[in-house]
Amino acid sequence: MTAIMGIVNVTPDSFSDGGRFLAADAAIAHGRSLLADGAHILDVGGESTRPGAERVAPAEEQARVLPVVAALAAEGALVSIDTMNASTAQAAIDAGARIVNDVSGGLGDPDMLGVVAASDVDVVLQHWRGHSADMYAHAAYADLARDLVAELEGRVGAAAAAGISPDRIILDPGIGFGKRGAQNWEALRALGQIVAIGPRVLVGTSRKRFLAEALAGAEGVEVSTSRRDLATAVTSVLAAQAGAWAVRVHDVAATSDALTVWSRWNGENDGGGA
Ligand code: PMM
Repeated sequence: MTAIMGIVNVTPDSFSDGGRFLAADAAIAHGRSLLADGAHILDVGGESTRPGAERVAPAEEQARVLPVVAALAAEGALVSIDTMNASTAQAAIDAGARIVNDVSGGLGDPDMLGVVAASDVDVVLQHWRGHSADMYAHAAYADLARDLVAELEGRVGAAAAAGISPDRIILDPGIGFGKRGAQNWEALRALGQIVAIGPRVLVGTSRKRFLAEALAGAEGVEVSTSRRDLATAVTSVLAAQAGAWAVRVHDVAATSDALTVWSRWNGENDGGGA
């Protein structure tokens, strides 16, 4: 069955120690509840990558995420660290993370692939063309599917050159990263070609703007979180159908139910029930 990566964001509103402590506590509790909902992996991140977001200094990022990574890993969870910083990746690996999720695919920090190569953890290499502050400036493609596949193959090559074998790599089309509305659907339609590159594939559509745009229609009305979560459960099933190894979501319970229905449709896991 397709794996579910549950999102654990640790982004305190307050920069006081109290705020940080409370944010870590809340994130750990949230991680536990995502596991109870059916998550197989917990993706812990301390830096927002939303369009226009400001960067967070690595020291601040580490202060946010490391207590959360350590606590959840100590409880036996499979933890991934969502970071573009090699120093944060290294510290998270030392704290028990087993996957480095780098939305920049190793392009954001020249030391990232070396840190991964020197460890035994897996790495998510996401398609990426620049930091959030100006990512839409890079959203021009000659042929999106062809460019996406070529650029992901380039990252697999760079990882191999650094000493990371393909079985440790997970590719990600980077939905919402350097892609505007319709380009995200085009990237999703290219999933089969991305799966054909060889490594496992992760897809992250959860609550993203392109889903809200699709649902809002011409009126441009605000789309609630619950409607975005339902849309995400649908895209997660379609990603699974296209061969994705895992999906990255906020609402694990909804996607878990959707994937369970999908697997029954496919004749899997249907031996036990009435
Ligand atoms: N999306 C976000 C953050 N990290 N990591 C991977 N591998 N794939 C994604 O699509 C992805 C990611 C941004 O979404 P969020 O701010 O809602 O977590």
